[in-house]
Amino acid sequence: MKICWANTENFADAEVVVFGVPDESKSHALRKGSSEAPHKIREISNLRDVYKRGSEVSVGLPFEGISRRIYDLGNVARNDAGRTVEKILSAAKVPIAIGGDHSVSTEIIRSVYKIRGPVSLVYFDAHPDFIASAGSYYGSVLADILPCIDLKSSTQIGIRTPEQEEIDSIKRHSLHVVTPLDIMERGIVDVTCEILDRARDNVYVSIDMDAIDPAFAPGVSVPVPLGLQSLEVLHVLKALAKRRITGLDMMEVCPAYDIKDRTSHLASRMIGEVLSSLPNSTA
Ligand SMILES: [Mn+2]
Repeated sequence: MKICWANTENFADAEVVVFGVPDESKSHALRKGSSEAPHKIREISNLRDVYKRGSEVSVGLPFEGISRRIYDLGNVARNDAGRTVEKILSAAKVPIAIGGDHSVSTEIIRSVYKIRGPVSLVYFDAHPDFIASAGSYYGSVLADILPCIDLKSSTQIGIRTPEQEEIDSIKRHSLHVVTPLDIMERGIVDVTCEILDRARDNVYVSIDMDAIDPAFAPGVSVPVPLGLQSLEVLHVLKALAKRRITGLDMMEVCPAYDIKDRTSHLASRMIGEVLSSLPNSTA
């Protein structure tokens, strides 16, 4: 099954390429099942964002519509995620990955670096994922990709449950962090401007769905209260996408713990909104 936003059957013709990585082998979460997310998000997108009237089928679009050509190439293994991103970027297309546990982003971001150079990372997460003392898992993404990212132009957003080691790392590397309370105090428009001002050309967006409050996104691997509102995340995403992004991933949806599939629906919807916001020439 393809995500409902897919509108071409042809890789060569596409401007954006969606793929899934149904792998949670490097998760330590008590909740299992993020490997089910690529299938579930596609399934729910076709149930909730598609309207059928007799034999007529149409997609419920974002208000701006979607004019990009989007190809869903299906799922790939974790070990092929990096190569897949290199193939997509080398063809001047935008990759959108659906995980899987967050460590899948490590291979993806290394490949972005390989093809496009230092990455301006915008990293949505409740957790900094900055544990260097135990590497190569879903809690060490930042530590593992440090050589690939341009710290001065990167931002972590939604952070609200760091371990002491992570607080120390964030300070040592002067990583820019926006907490949910920062957004409440300063407002999302101001915070978004700051993220855009910092970011350079090669912007990669990684979304751990646990950045969002469990009220909006209960079906995640490691839920944490007091999170971002879904519209706040959307505001930042659309602003980044409008200016151009190199790629994006959507990780850690855990369908088995969802409530009425609302987290999968939100993930599908957010991908659709990003697709509608990408500038005309994606190269
Ligand atoms: Mn994470």
